[in-house]
Amino acid sequence: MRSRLQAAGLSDIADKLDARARLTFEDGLRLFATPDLLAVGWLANRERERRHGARTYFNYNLRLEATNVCQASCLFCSFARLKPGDPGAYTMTLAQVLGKLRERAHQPLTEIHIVNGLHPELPFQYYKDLLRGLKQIRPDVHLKCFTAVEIAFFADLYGLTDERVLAELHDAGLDSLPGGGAEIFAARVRRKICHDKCDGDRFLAIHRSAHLLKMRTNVTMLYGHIETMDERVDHVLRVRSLQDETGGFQAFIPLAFHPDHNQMRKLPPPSASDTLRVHAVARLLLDNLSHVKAYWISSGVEVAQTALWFGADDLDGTVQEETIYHMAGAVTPSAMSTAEIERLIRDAGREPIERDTLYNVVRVPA
Ligand code: V47
Repeated sequence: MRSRLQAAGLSDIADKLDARARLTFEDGLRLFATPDLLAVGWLANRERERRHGARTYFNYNLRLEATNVCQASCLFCSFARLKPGDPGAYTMTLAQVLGKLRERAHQPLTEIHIVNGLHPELPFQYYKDLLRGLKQIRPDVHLKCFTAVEIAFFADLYGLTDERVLAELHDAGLDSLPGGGAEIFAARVRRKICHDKCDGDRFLAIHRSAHLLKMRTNVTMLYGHIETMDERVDHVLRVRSLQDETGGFQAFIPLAFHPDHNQMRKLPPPSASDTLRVHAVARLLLDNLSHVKAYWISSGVEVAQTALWFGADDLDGTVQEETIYHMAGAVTPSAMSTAEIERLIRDAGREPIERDTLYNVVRVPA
């Protein structure tokens, strides 16, 4: 492998990794630029196996999107409807959301993941009652709800600080934040693709505040649209800096752009090799973050399986009611059983471990 790494111009990076030294911005750019994807993957796999061996995590989760009414106008989004009453717009009553969980009361769920549109008219009480209602039905289930973008929106809409919003939601049962809304932190990209939602600094500040409240969070990166390689590396390194400060991130999740039914539909989707490379480079740069998740809904099931050899150690979970990606053209199923996920992981030559949101082991499948 040494000669291969040398031919790819990556021996110094391999040496740094051997010495547990930190990779730089320029190293990140070179990992994106080298044509030898397998060399990058080999290095990332070594880091993955050093941390997790063959173990590959998944969870039994349920995804709910209580409303798709959203006053932001992100160019990549196929899910949002601007106003209540627009064709396709929906907002569930609390009873409807709680009913969705009751329908699944028999399932051994460990997590509910909720991401919503930025609805301009719902009161703060709606979200607090939602959390309390879900906890009342299933006190054992972890509530991973509302992206940092939603937290910023609530603060502006209800005249509260970001910290106060987090504290009140935490009080009502919020356990952690999902990683959505990060897109690409660079101001140039945000101005173009999501100009009317919170900026990268505020996004990260909200995660910092959540970590200070002892809530763990995830963080995503939406790639394969107008971002440059510099902007990808900058994004990942901003995550690394905050992780140095707080240690509160659990998983980094690359999200492949899906072009159907949105304002960026002329762009092609990212290729499988780009997807594998993004997972690998993230694994290599994020020396202080435990998990890289290959979200099978976004990358596709087969590429997610392959990503388990390119740095990823987690596949997300059963998901069950996903709409954001399916409205944007995802051809993946919208749910998988734990048996199917276990089979996919085994087929990929890895060892399935069912985890909870905080990566405690729930079950080691026989
Ligand atoms: O922020 C929206 C992305 C995110 C498109 O924390 C799109 O475990 C691609 O938060 N093409 C929401 N991406 C998803 C999310 C998430 C997903 C998986 C795991 C976790 C976690 C969180 O979906 C949005 C945006 O970046 N998105 N539209 C699209 N057309």
